[in-house]
Amino acid sequence: MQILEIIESHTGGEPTRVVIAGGPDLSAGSMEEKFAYFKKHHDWLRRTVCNEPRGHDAMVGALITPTTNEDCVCGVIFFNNVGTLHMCIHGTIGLVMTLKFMDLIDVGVHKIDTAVGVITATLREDGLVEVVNVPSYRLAKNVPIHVAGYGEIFGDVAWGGNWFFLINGQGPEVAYANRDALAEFSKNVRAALTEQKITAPDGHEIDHVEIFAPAADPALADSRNFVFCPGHAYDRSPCGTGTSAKLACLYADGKIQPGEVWRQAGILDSVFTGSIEVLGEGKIVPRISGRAWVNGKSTYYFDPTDPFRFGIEESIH
Ligand code: PYC
Repeated sequence: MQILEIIESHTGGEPTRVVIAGGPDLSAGSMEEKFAYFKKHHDWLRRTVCNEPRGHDAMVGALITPTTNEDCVCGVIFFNNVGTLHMCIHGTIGLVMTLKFMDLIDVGVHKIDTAVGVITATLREDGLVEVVNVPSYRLAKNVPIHVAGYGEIFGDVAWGGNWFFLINGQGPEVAYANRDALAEFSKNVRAALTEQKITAPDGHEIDHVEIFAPAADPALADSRNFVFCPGHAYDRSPCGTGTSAKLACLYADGKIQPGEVWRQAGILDSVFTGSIEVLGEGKIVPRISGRAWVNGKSTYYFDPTDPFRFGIEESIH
């Protein structure tokens, strides 16, 4: 009988489901090839883990894969309710705590292979996980877009492992009570980006929108954000790739230097801390720290008479 084994965690409120058994055999090829193969042939797994009736819009999944990179403890492919994610830092922090929970790793430094490169995660004795992300940079500053119902909005386009449009101080107030208005605004921003053909250099959609405001408590954080993910869900955590994109923008504006720490609060006021290493040519390597907690373990069954055993396809709704 087909089954899937899952370990659940959350990182600053944002959930991750790590598939630890029952997933497809992805032993062949580089991580980039595994990622493309997974996307083409195993969307059933993404839907099963992230979509209703088992999942929900905010769910992020992670499939542990073998890797040919001998330095790495494993490879990983991240995905959510609408597709694959190049990279996911809250998910990496959840993965590290999952590997620790399974006694596969201990406190220390661990390399993990992803579709966009090898990342390094350090699990500290106190449970904090620090992720050294892929090189990040700002592509464009102060890009004007026309957003339905809001007029002219300005934002930076930056890469932090995913593509982000970063808006400062425009749109609805960044507060949890405003999450529906923030999501609606972000949806319109993403539509404007598509309409105005503002894309990554390879034509990839700028599919994450990030809105910044001052922190609720400046003693705890330097800024608070709202991050709208591909699909219609917002990140409950401060979003590690989004914080990386923010660090790239701060560096490009001369507002952060190596050795300084940026404390990014998310919409639930959970905090990631970030610092940078400078690579040259405007690129930085971000280091993002946060905490995750393992909070469940599931076994999924696939009754052949259940029409939704592989999740509800969003395309039919
Ligand atoms: O933490 O990088 C992140 C992330 C991406 C999408 C959701 N969380």
